[in-house]
Amino acid sequence: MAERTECLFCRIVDGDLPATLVHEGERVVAFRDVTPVAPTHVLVIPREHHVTVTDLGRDEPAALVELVAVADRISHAEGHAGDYRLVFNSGAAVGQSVFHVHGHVLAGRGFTWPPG
Ligand code: DGP
Repeated sequence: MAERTECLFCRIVDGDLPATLVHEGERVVAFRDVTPVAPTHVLVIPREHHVTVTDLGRDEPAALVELVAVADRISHAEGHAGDYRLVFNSGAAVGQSVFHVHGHVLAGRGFTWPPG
């Protein structure tokens, strides 16, 4: 596990790196992805450092519950009426590149299934 001081998303939580924040809650913050792939592309993350969604659910389940509620709230706030895709990449082999768990909230266009 990366040390907090080395973790990009911990640095955003701590205010040491700039980000366009859209939510700041007790356990969770949300900010716009720097490389958006949909009209709404927001990352929702726990304030505490956990690597995967599995780790988060095991070690801080209240933060996972808050994270999912925030994802839904963002969809409504951005005019998508609760329609959104919530993606957790868990592991480098499936595309995780930042090892601080983050839910991608994607909305505002059609999505294919299965995902690529
Ligand atoms: P993943 O591949 O699932 O680990 O997604 C990581 C996402 O994080 C990717 O969509 C790009 C985004 N990202 C990486 N660095 C930064 C950053 O410094 N700021 C913001 N806002 N997003 C970032």
